[in-house]
Parts: sequence; structure tokens; C-alpha cells
Amino acid sequence: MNEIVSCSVIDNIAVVRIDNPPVNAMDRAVRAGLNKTFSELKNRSDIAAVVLACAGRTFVAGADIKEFDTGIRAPSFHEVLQLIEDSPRPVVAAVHGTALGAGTELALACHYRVAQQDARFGLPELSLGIIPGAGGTQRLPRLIPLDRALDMMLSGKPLPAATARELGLADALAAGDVVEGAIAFTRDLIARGADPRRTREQPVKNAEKADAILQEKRAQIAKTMRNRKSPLALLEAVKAATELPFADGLKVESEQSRRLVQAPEARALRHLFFAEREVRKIPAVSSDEKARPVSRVGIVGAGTMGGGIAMCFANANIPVTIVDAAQANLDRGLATIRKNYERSVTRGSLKPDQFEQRMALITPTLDFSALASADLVIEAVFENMALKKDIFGKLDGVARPGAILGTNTSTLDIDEIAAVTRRPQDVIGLHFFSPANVMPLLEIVQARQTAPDVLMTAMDVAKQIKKTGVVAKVCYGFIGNRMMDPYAREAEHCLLEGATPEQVDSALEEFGMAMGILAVFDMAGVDIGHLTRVARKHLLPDDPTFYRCSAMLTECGWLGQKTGRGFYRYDNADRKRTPDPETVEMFWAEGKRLGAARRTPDRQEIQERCFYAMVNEGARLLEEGIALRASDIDVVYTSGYGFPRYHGGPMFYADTIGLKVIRDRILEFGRTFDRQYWTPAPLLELLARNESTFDKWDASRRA
Ligand code: T1G
Repeated sequence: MNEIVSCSVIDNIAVVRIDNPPVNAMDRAVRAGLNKTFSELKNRSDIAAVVLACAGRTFVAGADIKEFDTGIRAPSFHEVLQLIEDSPRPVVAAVHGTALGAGTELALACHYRVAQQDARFGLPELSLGIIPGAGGTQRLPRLIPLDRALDMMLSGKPLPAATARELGLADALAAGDVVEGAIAFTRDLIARGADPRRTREQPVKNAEKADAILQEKRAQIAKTMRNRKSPLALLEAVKAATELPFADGLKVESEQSRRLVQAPEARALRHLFFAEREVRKIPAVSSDEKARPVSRVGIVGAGTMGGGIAMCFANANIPVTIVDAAQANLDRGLATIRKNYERSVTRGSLKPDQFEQRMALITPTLDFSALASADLVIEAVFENMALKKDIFGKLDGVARPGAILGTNTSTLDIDEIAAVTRRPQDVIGLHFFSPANVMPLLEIVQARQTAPDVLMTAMDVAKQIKKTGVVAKVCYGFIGNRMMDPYAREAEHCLLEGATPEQVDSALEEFGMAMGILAVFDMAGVDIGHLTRVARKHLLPDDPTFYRCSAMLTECGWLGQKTGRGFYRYDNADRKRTPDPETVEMFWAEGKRLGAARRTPDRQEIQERCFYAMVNEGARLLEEGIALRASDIDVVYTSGYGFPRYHGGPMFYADTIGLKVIRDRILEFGRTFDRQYWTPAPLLELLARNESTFDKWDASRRA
């Protein structure tokens, strides 16, 4: 077993190496090892300088996030970083991979930094609901301009090495091995008699503009990071850097960090960090299962979804053949793809040569047999079972043996689709979310006969195309849409009782949802949901108020943005929603006719009815085995449905409210509304009675 922190000497240069796989997280063992090593080095007169490097794939990628819940034991970050910064001889950081969080802070405490050309520096702590807690808020603005330092910490976006070099965060770039590059750089320092250059002794760059810069960032936070505490705490710490001596500024940073680390926002974001890695672990698939290679992909259907899915693969440098029955559809589909890429080029997120390279990877054709060489074919045609069955029947004859056949259906029974083929073991659901080239969520739906290696291949493909793949079993709506049903049912029912669409949506948006569900329906088309309910009317509750508002709007042809009115009016070119008194009156009159009690529910009740109905359905999904874990449901909702990450997802949020509170409130709603909707799911009842949580339920199944 390698030493976690080792030291070797080359000539008169000490090379300190951290080796703590998988990402060299700066846990207690690393901190203790650095403490011991640098305590010894400071007394070694034979050492003229030190290079600090990491083994493996990356320089330190942060603190050990698991330690936040167990407590950061001595030696502290500050103790270790101060010891390094106080080193009597120059210390040079050799940075490769992704130096994130404490990794960048460790590099900042060194006197010089040499970066591999493809290395990146980052301070993503805000994505965990905390702020850099190892001096980053105090040292970074002493090396790079204040506004750039704030942008880096507020966005959490990694800084490429070349930019770091331009800004003064890195002193040199290494084209080859970064340790060799750092040693050469260090030799030159020694030859020049260079002293340690302590970051803490540098002045904050353009501190004179601090007030104006902080003011601008405060306004930016108010607009783009509402309801969050960590961004404002970050500004406080950086403000201290511009006004106070280093040691005092460090105290402000530590105080702000302490307040945040156990706050609900940070706990929720830490939960999601691990949940988004847990989703890849599929108990039914043994780790020695081998994924099938996927190097060529076929898409059936050149509509919005088919085109967006094709872009996902082209973006991952995977050739994709897109088939449609009509040339006009292919032309329109390719034109849309081209327009999407052109927009990215205009925005600067895509280079022109990349645009052409990606377009060249997409081959449109009317010839269905062109799919014969694909390793994976994804059907993305209209939501019609007969059409999908026809396509899978044809695919069965055309696709090569071993090819995986995916369907992008969001509502139809995948077992039924698989049954028309002679290879049901190769059939799987791949439910993308519109716009498919943007939304990170991919529901991977395991049909009854889907083979384990097909499931594993789908998870690998998800990672290849940078999607968050979550496994679901077959049921109506899988995980996301199934839980959307009761959530939106309550939103619409509030309208029959006297609430307005604006009251309902603003209650949901004040909770933190990216968009109120009624505005979402107007954007997607009110008729879309209505038609799926008409198609499965025989499965729906016998309740005339059930989604009655969507039905009325569809009957009137008021389908939302595409017709200029739906739950709201959209009279302006910017498609901004405005209240529509006529539809509100129509809903209220219908509610009266159907006997819905006139109640005008307040913000808290709207939130409780919508979210508790969602959570209750989530508990049912867990009981039925449709979702593997409660944390998987949280990933679905924060990746694909605009659920605020700082609440951790519906199931984590339910745990913070308390399952007993939710169960009791559901029973109260059962006494006020239709009991068929307000019966606590057995799992919710059980956990509430045992004063347990969904998180503990997950843990019990991992054990
Ligand atoms: N702590 C603990 N475990 C971590 C970890 C971390 N910082 N980073 C990764 N892991 C685990 C991860 O759970 C997974 O485990 C395995 O490593 C591979 O990760 C004081 C307070 C570095 C870009 O936010 O962004 O420093 O599932 O699957 O896709 O101011 O990991 O295999 O058991 O993600 O190649 C700041 C978090 C911390 C960086 C690599 N740092 N990590 O991505 O692999 S706060 C971060 C990442 C901080 C200081 C503050 C990514 C990665 P398992 P992976 P990857």
C-alpha cells in the first residue's frame, strides 16, 4: 500500500507526492501526512525547494466531502496550508487534472504553480452549498483580479490552465509531464535565488473597485441564485479580504463556512453529490457484467426529440444515422439541428470547426436498412403504440444481432413494445427530456426481459453522452411523470376551488421550482397531457374534477403558448405570461358546478398539497420497486423537473420536513378532500410510525 504522502529528493529538490485514490481528496490522512512532511522539510538545510504533486489522475480534487458530516478533525486545512506557505524555501505546486476546492486552495498556499496544459483549477464549493473554507476567498483575489476571482467562485466553473496562466494563478504551463515541468521550473527558481512568494502577503488585486464589483455581484445573485445563502456568505468573506488583514479575513471566511456546512442547503447539495454517483450502482447487475460496445448509433424519427437525441451522440463524437419516413421531416430535423449548433457558435460555447465536425457525424436517410450497422438504435417517433410496434417489428429484421433497441417513449408500455420482437432482452427504454440535447436527465427503463448487460450498456452510454442516467422499471410515467401526476392534479384542483393560476404557480416558484406547473403545461401544450389522459381514461379515477381545467382549455382550443392563451395569456412577442380573467372565471364556475368547495388555498397549502402528493407517490414507487432508491427519485427531480437542488429533491426534502408531519397532513387532506387521493402510502406510514426517513430506508437496502 503506497504512502498517502511521500517525499523523495532529486538533487536539492524535495518532491512531495500525495497518493490518495480515487481523486486525492484532502482528507485527514492527507492533511496529517502533509503536516508531518512539511514540518520535517522546514528544518532540512540540504533542501533548496519543494515540488508538491499528486499521483493518479488528478491533483487534489477537494476536501473529502464525507468528512463534513463526521467533522473535520485536526490537523485543520488552515494549519496545514499555513505550514506550507510559511515554508522557508520555495514550494511549487505541480497541478494536473482537476484541482478543485481544497485542491486549488492547496495550490494557492504554495508559492508558485506549474500546471499541465489540460489541467483545470476550480472552486465549486457553492455547488455544495458552502464556500471555499481553506483560504480560497482570501488568497485567490490576491493572485487574480477581484472580479474574475468572484466569477470563478460564484460560477464554480473550472478555469483552464491557459486562462489561469494569463490571470496569474499559474506561473507556467507544462507541455509534458507536470512533475518534470515543475522540477525544471524549480531549478530555475533556485538558480535565480528566488524566495518563497507568499500569497497572503500579496495585496488584493483592484481592491479599490471592491464596492462596485461586490454591488454588481449582489445584484447578479439576487437574480440568478434566489433563496440561497452560500453566495451571499461568499461575498461577505471576499469583502473581508478587501478590507481586513489576511488573518482577520481568514476568520471571517471560517465563520461563514461554519455557519453553512450543516445548514439545510449544504446538506441537501451534499446529498445530491453522492446521490448522482449512487444512481450508477445497479444491484441487479453484477460488477463483472460487461457492457456492449457502442460506436455507431441509429435514431428513428427526425422530429424534435429524434434531432435532439442525435445531437447528444454527435456531441460525444459518436456517428449517428437518423432515419425518417419523409424527406421533408429529415430536412426540417437537420435544419433544426443546424440552427441549434449555430446558436451555440453565436453564444461562443461551440467553435465553428466543432460545429462542422458534429454535423458531419449526423447522417440523415430515408433508408431504414441503414440502421443495420448500428450498435444502438433509439426510436423517437410519435407517442402511438401501433406506430412503435410497427417500427420495432421492422427493426427486429434490420438491426444486427446484439444491437440494442431503445425506445424514447414517455408513456407507453415497453414490455408490450419488446414483445413484437424476437429479442426482448435487447429492448430498453431510454426516456430523454426535451430539449434532449440540453436536459441532463435520462430515465433508463428496464423492461421485464431487458438483459443485465443491456442495462449496464445504457448506463455507460448515459455517461458517454454526459447524461444523468437513472434506472426505472416499467409503469405508467416511470418515475418522473408518475409523480408529476398527483402534483399537477392538486395544482389544477386549486383552480376549481378559487385560486388563480398565478397564485398556484407563484407558490410553486417561491418554493424554488424553476417554473410553475401550469406555465409548464402552457409551454408544452395543454393538450399533450390531456390527450394522454383521454387515451387511458379507463385507468383514471372516476372523478369529474380530475384535470378538469386542462380538459376545458383543450375543448376551447386554448392550448397554451402555441395558441396565445391557455392557463395564461401570451399576447406579447416575448411570450411573457399574463393573467387571463376569462379562464379563471371559467374554472371557478366549473368548480361550483362540480361541487368543489370554494376555498382559495394559501401559498403554504398549495405547496403542501402539491409536494406531499408528489412525495406520497414517490413512496409508492419505492414500494413497487419502480425506483431503486429514494435518492434516485431526488436525482430525477433535480435533473429533469426543475426541482430546486438546494432542497435536495422531493424525498430528501420530505425527510427534512419529517415523514410523520407529512403523513399527518395527508390524513388531514383526506378529511377535507377526496380520500382516494389522500391515503398515506404504506411505506410512508411505516417510516412515519417508526420515526424513520427515506434516507435510512435507502441505507438499510445498501447494507
Ligand atoms: N470527496 C469525497 N469523495 C469524492 C470527492 C470528494 N471531494 N470527489 C469525488 N469523490 C468520489 C466520488 O464519490 C466517487 O466515489 C469517486 O470519487 C469518483 O468520482 C475545504 C470545503 C473530481 C471531477 O466539489 O467534481 O474542497 O461513487 O465518479 O466523474 O474549501 O468527482 O466511486 O464511490 O465523480 O471522474 C470541492 C467533487 C469539495 C469536487 C471527478 N471539490 N468531485 O469526476 O469521478 S469541498 C469538489 C468532482 C472543498 C474546501 C472545500 C468529481 C471529479 P464512488 P466521480 P469523475
